[in-house]
Amino acid sequence: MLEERIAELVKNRYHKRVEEASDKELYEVLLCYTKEELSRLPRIEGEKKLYYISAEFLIGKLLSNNLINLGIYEEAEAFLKSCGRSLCAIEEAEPEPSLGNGGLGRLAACFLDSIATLGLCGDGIGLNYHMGLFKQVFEEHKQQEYPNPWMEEESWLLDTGVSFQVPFRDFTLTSRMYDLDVSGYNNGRNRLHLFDVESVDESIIEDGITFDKTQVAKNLTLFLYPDDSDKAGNLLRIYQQYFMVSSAAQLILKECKDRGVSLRKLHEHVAIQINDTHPSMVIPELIRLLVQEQIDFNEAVEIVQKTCAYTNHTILAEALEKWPLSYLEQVAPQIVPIIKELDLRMKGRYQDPKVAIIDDQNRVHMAHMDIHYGYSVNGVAALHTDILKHSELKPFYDIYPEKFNNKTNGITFRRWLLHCNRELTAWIEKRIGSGFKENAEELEGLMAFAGDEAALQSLLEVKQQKKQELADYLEKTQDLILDPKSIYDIQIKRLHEYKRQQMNALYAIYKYLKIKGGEKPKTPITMIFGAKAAPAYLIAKDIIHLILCLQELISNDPEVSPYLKVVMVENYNVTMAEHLIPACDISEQISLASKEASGTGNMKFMLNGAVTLGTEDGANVEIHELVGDDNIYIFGASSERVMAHYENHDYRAADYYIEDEEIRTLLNFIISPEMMKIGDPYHLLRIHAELIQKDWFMTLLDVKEYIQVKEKAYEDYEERLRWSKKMLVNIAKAGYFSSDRTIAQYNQDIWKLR
Ligand code: GPW
Repeated sequence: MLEERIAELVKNRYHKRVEEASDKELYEVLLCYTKEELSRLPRIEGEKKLYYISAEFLIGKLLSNNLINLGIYEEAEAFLKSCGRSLCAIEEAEPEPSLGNGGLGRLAACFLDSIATLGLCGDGIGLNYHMGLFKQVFEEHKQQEYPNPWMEEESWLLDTGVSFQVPFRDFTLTSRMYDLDVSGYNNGRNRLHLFDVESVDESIIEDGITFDKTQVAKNLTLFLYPDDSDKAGNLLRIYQQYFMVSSAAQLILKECKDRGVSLRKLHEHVAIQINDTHPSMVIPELIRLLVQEQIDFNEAVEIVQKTCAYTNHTILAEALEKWPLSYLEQVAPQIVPIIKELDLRMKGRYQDPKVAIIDDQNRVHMAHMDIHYGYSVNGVAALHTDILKHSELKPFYDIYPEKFNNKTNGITFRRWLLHCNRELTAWIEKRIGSGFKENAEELEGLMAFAGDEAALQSLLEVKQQKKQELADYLEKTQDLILDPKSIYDIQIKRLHEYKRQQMNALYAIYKYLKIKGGEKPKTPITMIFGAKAAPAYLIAKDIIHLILCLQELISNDPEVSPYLKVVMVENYNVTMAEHLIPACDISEQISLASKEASGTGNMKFMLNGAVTLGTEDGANVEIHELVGDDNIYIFGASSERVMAHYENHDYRAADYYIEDEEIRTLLNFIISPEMMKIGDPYHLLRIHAELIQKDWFMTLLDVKEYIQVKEKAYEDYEERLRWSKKMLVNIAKAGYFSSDRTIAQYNQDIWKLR
């Protein structure tokens, strides 16, 4: 069936045989075939339906994911192989939809996979950005940004023909709904609805990723907002958000009517999950639409309150959205009186200005609206939720203790194990059978092999193979040469000061100077970075510059380069992560304690047998608890200590610089003659000054212990079988971090779908 249909499609479209078609042509045929198969899957139905609204869905490539979930990956691969073709090579031809910035968007994609896999009726709602997150290119050791289109003539998108009118102050736009089928693993399908405007005009893009921000009809869904966690927003962002939630609210009400559900009982049939505050305007918009449907205002508020649930993903103050009321007036004045009324009601009840929706500067605190007018507030890891309850959102926790709950993040094992690491999957299956594919907790069964030398040895061989494959891939795609016999130490995530790539760069300087001084590591070290910086985030770009300069300096130094290599991969994205993670030995999770809400890369690495080097932050805390002290490298100030520093304003980086000679040496190397020769003095001087004068995320507080603990990890790596046991424990304990578990908990505690 599969064989005949694929051969037939190749013949009809290209008048060729499978053997003769190009990889791109075969990709297009597989796309078409897979879409047909997806359409045959039953839609998942239910009395109650979840809508997961998110400004980002970082779905990544979809071909292999869908083939796996449909249960036909092996069959397709075998057939192609019999024609002399490689499914892997064909997968390369698929463009990656980068419809998200980082963790938050990738989480939403993992969640859709698990919702369908668990057979829960739930669709995603977002925007159809024409350009995903910008394409990153390195020029003169600096990041440059270019547009990143992903929609080809044929894509996974289905034009539903469904459309809505979205009213703005100055004009009305028609939103059109495009769908992606979301297959569950051995289950039916849900959908991801991506709204778009017909009038988008890609020709208004000027050089790089600049465009006229005032032509809203032409640019509304042109770009994904390229910021992550910080940086202020602007009017266009509000236009995008309102467009998204108005379309969402209209769709939800329409589907209820189509199902014959009384809007007065909306909450019995619908749950809406608000993914961070980007979709928060859905609350006033739904109230507005319910009132239009002749429902009394008070009742509309109550209905919405019982329908909406909010997830918080950060405590970074810069990332908590606070829109000036005047901006909202300019974009969507019709929701402003509603927000004002919601605010007044709460001001009547609670005098504490910290819980006000509209503050004394007339800014709307989107999270506050979610908490007052939603029924659930959750954090994304145990420590994060604790910080929300007891410090960040304490005044709200005091009012609504019953609303607060934790949902530790998770990842889909279909993509982050079955697809990206087929060798490890086979290794596991050989030992504990295939039950772990549907029940991740079964990985625990691997603990029985902790003393099995043959198993540990072959686990090392799997890792070695993935390291070789990464080396081949990076040589082919980026002209980078890696030594597969070296230790792969990897830090991949958005570039942000709180994630502290700069601290890792200081380690590179430390090691460089040691090697120069004659202290060579037993096993060579490869430090790999991958990160995009928000285009307007200058310090983040300076850190990229620093890393790229170190890369150049070290690779041109014959004394050092056999022992140490620093590489920053270009244009880090989901596809790149799928190559990097299986090859990793040491996973860098070194955020300043209290700042990383959860992290999810940490989970992907662990699942693939990397050992974590990290702080007690986010989900690292839970990883530490699960694997125990022997199987993780923990360092750094505790979140309590860090928060006390902020409270007391008593952290001064300059003191560390002045008092500690080693720290001084590392920092001054940034502006040494050899670095200034390679790099741009303006940027190197600025990052040097920043680290001494501000260091808002306390690099210098932790850098010495970081170096010491990293050295210990490298030393332990030498004992290969003991190291392999650490790898095994990490894999065995990773089951908890399956997004199937996370979603089961969301459903049990929040959505209650059945
Ligand atoms: F600021 N996260 C993200 F909270 O990737 F909205 N982008 C964002 O804009 C925000 C959070 C926001 C990340 C967190 O930084 C990370 O710790 C977490 O694992 C991830 O969201 C998923 O919860």
